[in-house]
This record gives sequence, structure tokens and C-alpha cells, in this order.
Amino acid sequence: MTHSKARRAAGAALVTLFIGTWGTAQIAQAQSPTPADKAIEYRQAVFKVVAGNFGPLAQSAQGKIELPAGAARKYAERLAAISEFTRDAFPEISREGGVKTKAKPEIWSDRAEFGKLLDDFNNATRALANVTVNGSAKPEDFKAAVGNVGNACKGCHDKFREK
Ligand code: ASC
Repeated sequence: MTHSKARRAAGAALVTLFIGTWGTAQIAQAQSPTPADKAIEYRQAVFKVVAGNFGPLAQSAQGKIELPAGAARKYAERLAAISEFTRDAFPEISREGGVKTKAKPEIWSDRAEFGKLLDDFNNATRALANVTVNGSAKPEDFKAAVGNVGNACKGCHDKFREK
């Protein structure tokens, strides 16, 4: 191999190494969640727990399922507890990231209105927990309290969540 051929081969090897390293870094970046991604995933996990506890209550209120004794109270108390987590689930950093989110930017630009709707949600879940507390709530009171929670969910979704 001539001197210049050897230099060219070494140069090509360096370019290959560089592209390989860069490519690997790109893949690693695409795969490892950023702090923003983690914050969005955390929020989505909180709302999964919201839905997981409200679901059986809504189905029961609609007569679709019959809950065992004590279950309505259990779900309602969990719902009231997890609803508090939603207040902290929208930090500035979670506004956008690599994770798909339906949260609208207005959440962060209209904090006052968004906070009011979160309060409505917290209050409605607390009221529902109070209705279920002794297990002998009148069906119409239970249904009304579940309906108020559903309306609070919807009120916020209509304004602050993408379709
Ligand atoms: C749910 C759920 C929602 C709300 C909403 C109420 O169970 O997952 O997003 O209730 O449908 O209007």
C-alpha cells in the first residue's frame, strides 16, 4: 500500500467511525426519555389511575355493573386521592416533549382558568367520596355525585385537551 493510499484508508475509517458514533448517539437520544418525556409520562400515568377508579363508579351509576359492598367507597376515595396528584402533573417542562400528548398549550397560558377546572374536579371527587362513605347512599345521590365528576372531567377536556 502506498503512503497516500494508507492515508486515504485511515481517513475513510475515521469517517466511518465518526458516522457510526454519531448514529449510535442519535439512536440513544431517540430511545432515552428526556425530563420532559418523563414528566408527560408521569402525567399520563396519573390520569390512567384516575380513569381506572372512575370507570367502575361511572359504570355502576349507569347500571352497567353491580359493585360489591364497599367497592364504591374504595374507588371514590382512591379517585379523590389521585385527583390531588393532577394539580402537580402539569409542570412547565411537560408542555412539550417527544411523547405524544393531548394537553393543549392553553393549560400553561391560562393557568387561572385551568386551575379553577382542576378545583372543580377535586371538589367533585371529594363530594363523591363523602356520598359513598357509609355505604348506604341513596342511588340518586350516588348518581348525581358521579355525574358531577364526569362533568368536571368533560369540562376540562373540552377546553384543555385535544380531541
Ligand atoms: C372517564 C374517562 C374520561 C371521563 C369523561 C367524562 O371515565 O376516561 O375521560 O370519564 O369521559 O366525561
